[in-house]
Amino acid sequence: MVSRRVIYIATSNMHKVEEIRSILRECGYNVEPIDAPKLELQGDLQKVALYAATVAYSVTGKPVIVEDAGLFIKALNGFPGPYSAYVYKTIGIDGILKLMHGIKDRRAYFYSVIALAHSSGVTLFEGKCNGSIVNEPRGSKGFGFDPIFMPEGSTKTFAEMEIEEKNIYSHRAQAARALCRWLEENCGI
Ligand code: ITT
Repeated sequence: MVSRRVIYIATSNMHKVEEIRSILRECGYNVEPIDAPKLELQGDLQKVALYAATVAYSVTGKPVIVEDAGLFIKALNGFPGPYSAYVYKTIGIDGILKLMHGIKDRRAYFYSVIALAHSSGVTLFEGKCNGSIVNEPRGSKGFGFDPIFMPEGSTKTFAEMEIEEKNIYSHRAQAARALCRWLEENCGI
């Protein structure tokens, strides 16, 4: 059996773990969730990820990543953006579809920031996925706003895709691939 190095991830979201794990496997790392203080932070994705990863590293003393992501809808001036987790919990998918009722411009993008905290500091990796908000939810896989987001280049929503297919397009997979390249260039951590 090939022994893999481990990167820990501080998150309450197992879907994130699975998506990032599937990418990091390609560069020889396993990803394991770790208990870290739950920080109810919202705001600028880079700042939130950087701060949360710094705190997680100070508690665990192990190389750890935190990922922060958001859905930015053009016709709503970028809403819900950095407040996506709160908006998902409050008005949810139905609320977003109501806000989008009658709006022709359905363009949106997902953005992901992964902060890796390690012995020499914190390094950020980012990814963006352009797409559109569909009129009705479709699919039952994934999480969050997946049933209403269709990435550019596909006719399926994220919720109609297996992880491997979502990872062809997704913001998180792009950030995770950048993390893989960094790990390879820096001979691991
Ligand atoms: P942790 O903070 O514990 O990692 P979380 O689910 O709260 O988990 P975020 O703070 O990054 O994650 O919240 C981002 C929200 O944006 C999330 O709750 C989803 O509603 C939405 N979101 C982010 N990435 C998504 C994706 O790939 N598919 C669907 N929705 C996504």
